[in-house]
Amino acid sequence: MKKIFVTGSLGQIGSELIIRLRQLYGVDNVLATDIREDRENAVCTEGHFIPLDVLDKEKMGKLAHEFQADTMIHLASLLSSVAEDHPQDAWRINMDGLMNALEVARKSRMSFFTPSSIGAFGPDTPKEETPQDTLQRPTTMYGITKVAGELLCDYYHAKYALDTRGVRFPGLISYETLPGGGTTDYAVEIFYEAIKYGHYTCPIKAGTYMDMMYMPDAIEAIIQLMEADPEKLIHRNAFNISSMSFDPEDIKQAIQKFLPEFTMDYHIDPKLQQIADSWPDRLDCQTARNEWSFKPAYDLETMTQDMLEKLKRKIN
Ligand code: AKB
Repeated sequence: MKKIFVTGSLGQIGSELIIRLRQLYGVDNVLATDIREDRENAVCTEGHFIPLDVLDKEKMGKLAHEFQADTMIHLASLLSSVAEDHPQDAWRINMDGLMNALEVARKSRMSFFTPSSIGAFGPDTPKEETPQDTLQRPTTMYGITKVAGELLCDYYHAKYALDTRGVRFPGLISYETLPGGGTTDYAVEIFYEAIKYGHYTCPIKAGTYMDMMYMPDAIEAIIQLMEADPEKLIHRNAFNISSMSFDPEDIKQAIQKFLPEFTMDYHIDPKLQQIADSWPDRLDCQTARNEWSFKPAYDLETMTQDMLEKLKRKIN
């Protein structure tokens, strides 16, 4: 049975991933860590949890060793919008944190997963059907750390034969834990506001397309990639994955199918708009399909229906 060490486990991905990992591999085989200690509000309050700042390499190494971890899932990272506000912190957390995690994994010969993002692309990247291997000149600090992270993980695989794997996540939509400080956060906030107020003021312009994915598909993608046959993996650390691409008008209309009175207006946030404009409109995910059978279950309509049902129960 795997022994899995997770950083950033109270974040948007971590809080749901921990629950699924514990279902699959056993509660005692998953160690959750996070810099935050306010676990009482977390989705998952059971099982091992230890506070950990990913910049503290010594503590990370000691915990991983004591837990006898054989797999590291490194999620701790600042997202794109907050990283633009604090670029130096973003570099330290996203890069030094990643290097610490890779070093801990290298010393204990652990398998390794860390997410990259659509933010690893830049304004010169082809926007439509963005290829798996293409020009990557991001203009945000987040993107710079993500593309450097992809390369670093490839390097650890080539140089040390470390089993590193990763995906480029699109915007992730979930009803359990709010994202914090991303450019795609609007696509989560819109659901909360639709249910609470029947109205949303969108910070992203109509006509701005970005790739998105529902959290259950994102969680399954991590597990599927980590379980994939290494013989079949030609790429390793930055698989394009996405299950839908929409603009604010598309998601408004999807919500209106279930809540016809829902209305939306716009108040554009220039920082978010600039970041969104520098990202692809629609990824080509054929490589992930070919190498590890990536196959998301939800599209815009089925995700919208599920989100509204689950959120209504949660909020009311
Ligand atoms: C963000 O908006 O920063 C993230 C991402 C796409 O990586 N959700």
